[in-house]
Amino acid sequence: SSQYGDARGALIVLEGLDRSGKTSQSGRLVKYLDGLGYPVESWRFPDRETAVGKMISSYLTNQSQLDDHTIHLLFSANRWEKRSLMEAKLKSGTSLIVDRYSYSGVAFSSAKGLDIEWCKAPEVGLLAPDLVVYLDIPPERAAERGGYGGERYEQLEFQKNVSQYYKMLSDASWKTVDASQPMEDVEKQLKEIVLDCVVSCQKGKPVSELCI
Ligand code: 2DT
Repeated sequence: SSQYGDARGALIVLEGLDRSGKTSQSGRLVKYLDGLGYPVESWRFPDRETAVGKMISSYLTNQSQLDDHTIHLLFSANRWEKRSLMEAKLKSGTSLIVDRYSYSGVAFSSAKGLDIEWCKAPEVGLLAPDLVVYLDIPPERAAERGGYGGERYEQLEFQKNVSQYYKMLSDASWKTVDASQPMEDVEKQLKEIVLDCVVSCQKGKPVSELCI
């Protein structure tokens, strides 16, 4: 599909609070890259389709109760079970736009009071994103958008706490986009950042493992 015959795909992660626009924006990004002729897929974690994912989904919808450590490890296992497919897709040249990843795992569980280093440990060895974009929105603003469903975690006080942990996890490599702007403006900024990343991966930037 390009001058770089065996070019790899880019692993691009969108993070942010609930209602920050991750899901809408990942759809738009996939359309955009696809339109430019880049092989691309939209992924999300948790992936509720797998057996582990079904347990997670039942927990999130309050149909089951699980100890905080247990659900943390299930979220991580849900990423591990997709790791080899993820690697194969990237190697075959397909870029992945991933709605939530390990950072959600660590931020949400730490916000409940689990030790942050304990939370990070099971993530080590997963694939490192080539780009993390943080859709930054004040928790109050996100809550005003409405559409918090009845799922666990969809509460203002808890989201405020999660946002503190996201701030702790972020580093200089993250790209932060102001997600309280109109959707079209967010989209425009995202397209530019993401295309840059896809192009640099095509040019041979190596795949690496996550260190969080
Ligand atoms: P969605 O609303 O995006 O489906 O997320 N979560 C997510 C965790 O607590 N740990 C994780 O590892 C991941 C990926 C964030 C469902 C909720 O699950 C939370 C919101």
